[in-house]
Amino acid sequence: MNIGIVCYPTFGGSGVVATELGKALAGKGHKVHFITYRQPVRLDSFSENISYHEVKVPEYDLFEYPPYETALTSTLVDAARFHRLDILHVHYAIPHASAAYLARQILSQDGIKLPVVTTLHGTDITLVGKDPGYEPVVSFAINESDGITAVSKSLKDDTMQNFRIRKEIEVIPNFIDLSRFSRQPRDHFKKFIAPGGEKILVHTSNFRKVKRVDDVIRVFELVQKKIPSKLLLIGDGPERSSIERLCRELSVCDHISFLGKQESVEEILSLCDLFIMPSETESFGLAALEAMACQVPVISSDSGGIPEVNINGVTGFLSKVGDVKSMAENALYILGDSKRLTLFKSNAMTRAKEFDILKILPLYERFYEKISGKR
Ligand code: GMT
Repeated sequence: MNIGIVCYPTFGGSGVVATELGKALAGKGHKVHFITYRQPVRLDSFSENISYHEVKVPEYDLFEYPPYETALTSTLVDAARFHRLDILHVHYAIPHASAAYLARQILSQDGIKLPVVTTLHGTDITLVGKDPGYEPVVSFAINESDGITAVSKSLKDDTMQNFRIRKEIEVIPNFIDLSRFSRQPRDHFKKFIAPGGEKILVHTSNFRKVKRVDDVIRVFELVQKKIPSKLLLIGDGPERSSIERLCRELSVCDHISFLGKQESVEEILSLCDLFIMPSETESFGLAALEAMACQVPVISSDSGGIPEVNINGVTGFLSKVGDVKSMAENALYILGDSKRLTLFKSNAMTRAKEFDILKILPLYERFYEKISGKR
């Protein structure tokens, strides 16, 4: 098939899922066209089946807010006409679903059919999309999509609760490329980070409020008091400086490394003993799945779709959002016994295998066939 993919090209989960999906589809012989405002970060290798169409937003003095959605729509129309796209798959509803709707309407005037699939990722529904400033357009565009998928059952339920959706939403969970995400021997690096054999805890995110990175620090402080440990923080974002202040207040700076945005996160995860994800809301928790694939058990909140990934008492533990004490107790329980830690590590990897991209990719292919056959 000729498949157009629209996503945010940044480190965020939706962009990562969209890019990895496109790469895997290209690997199976589909022609994949990424249509984004910048080259997606995970689009890092050449494939004869992948092309990249950059959305340029023309500047004009009048525009205080350059109309990105208009530029995206025009690029979609151009790509669909010229490359005869069989399907357009947009990731993250805002503003991609409404741009796709408009492109489809424009193309239909020329007798060109462009079926649109919208994948809902999380904050487009749970945080931003339901804001009255966006809700009417988001509801309309989701309902007008030819196919809708959500990355977890929890996100599907949230969507049905918050929007008047008249169509079936198919749950297709996120996935992991196990050829990339698996534990790699990195003992030399481990000795550098934890020279005294300390346990290594890790958190990766975009450091937005919703990730509750301050809870990560508070959990770590409680763990560190009982078991010598180090904390690696991967990523960057708006909360970064307040997190550094908290580390100083709690006198834990010496045990924490801020690593910033990292391309090869799997290499760092391979050193780690425990992943912490205390998010306020999380539709799926791709970062937790990446950790699990590298044999890292997960201490998390029980919000949104996280329980569909992290199995309480098996691959890690779930606590109520903000219950730092319970998260620390669970962390100490896992780390406090080496046999137990080994078991949780192995369980985490076994669970991650259920989300192998090789299992999930055919679900998308079948969905595309169903949707493109309908129009
Ligand atoms: O978590 C973020 O802020 C990024 C966001 C995105 O859309 O890029 O992530 C969402 O999509 C991911 C991929 O489907 C999910 O794994 C994350 O759970 C989800 N984030 C939230 O729901 C907060």
